[in-house]
Amino acid sequence: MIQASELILNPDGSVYHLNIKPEHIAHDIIFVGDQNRVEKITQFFDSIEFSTQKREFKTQTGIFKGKRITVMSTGIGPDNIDIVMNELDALVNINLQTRQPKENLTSLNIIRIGTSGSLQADIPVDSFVLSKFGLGLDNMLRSYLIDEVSHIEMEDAFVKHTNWDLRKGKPYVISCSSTLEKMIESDKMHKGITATAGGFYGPQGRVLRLNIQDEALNAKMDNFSFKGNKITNLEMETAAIYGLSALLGHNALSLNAIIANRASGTFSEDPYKAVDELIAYTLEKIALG
Ligand code: R1P
Repeated sequence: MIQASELILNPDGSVYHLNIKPEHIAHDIIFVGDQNRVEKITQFFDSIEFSTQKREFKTQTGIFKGKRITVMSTGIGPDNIDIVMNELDALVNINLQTRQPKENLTSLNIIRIGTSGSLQADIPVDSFVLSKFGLGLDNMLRSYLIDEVSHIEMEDAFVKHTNWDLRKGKPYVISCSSTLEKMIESDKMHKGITATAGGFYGPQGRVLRLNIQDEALNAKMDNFSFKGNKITNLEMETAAIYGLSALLGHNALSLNAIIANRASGTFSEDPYKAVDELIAYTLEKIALG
């Protein structure tokens, strides 16, 4: 039995941070970072059956073209992904009354619609990236036993290529769900490795007033290549979502609208437009899938 201090439930039986019960979530789930992006998606739904919010975790479930979909904001960063993924998994794979893991496990489909900065000059602002791999620079996943799901050869190649200082922890690499990749991919999408950082400024090479440990890291990431895969973009959730989904048995795919190009120093003139287009594209694909 999982103790009350380990799996915390609210007085109404909902999971602690997400504030939801098992019946509130669909099998197909869209993650966004920004809580205000939830309604940008659900505004297109035919109906909404459930809405809640606690802290940065806003959830709505409804029907889009006959398909039941949950949209949930994760807030920013891998630490939040640890909360969201574990509580979501508990909703489907742990009996909350007996506090025992279920014998028959459920696999959720999880698709992130995020925003991100491109590292490659030829992936311009307002384009879309589908992350074939997540490269975690953040360490969160290293609290779990990950060797069975991580690509150790690619991790070692990255450590060597960047002369990575292992005092920052060892980067980890996890694949997307190939089933979701086939469902969503098209010529519209650039594909590659998405690097996930544990912070927005120093951890992504931004220098304001503090010196950073490796000023050349972004340039080294830009020219890293492993078996034809290059690092396309840098954000703060994808690798953590891929890692916990692989470990817990869920299918995950991350899509990002590129709103900044770190190679050219440019920022989209209308970042909301690219996000809106990615939302419309993804909803149609999920409805068909
Ligand atoms: C940083 O501004 C946030 O924006 C990006 C990063 O991953 C980070 O969460 O994604 P979202 O727009 O999905 O939050």
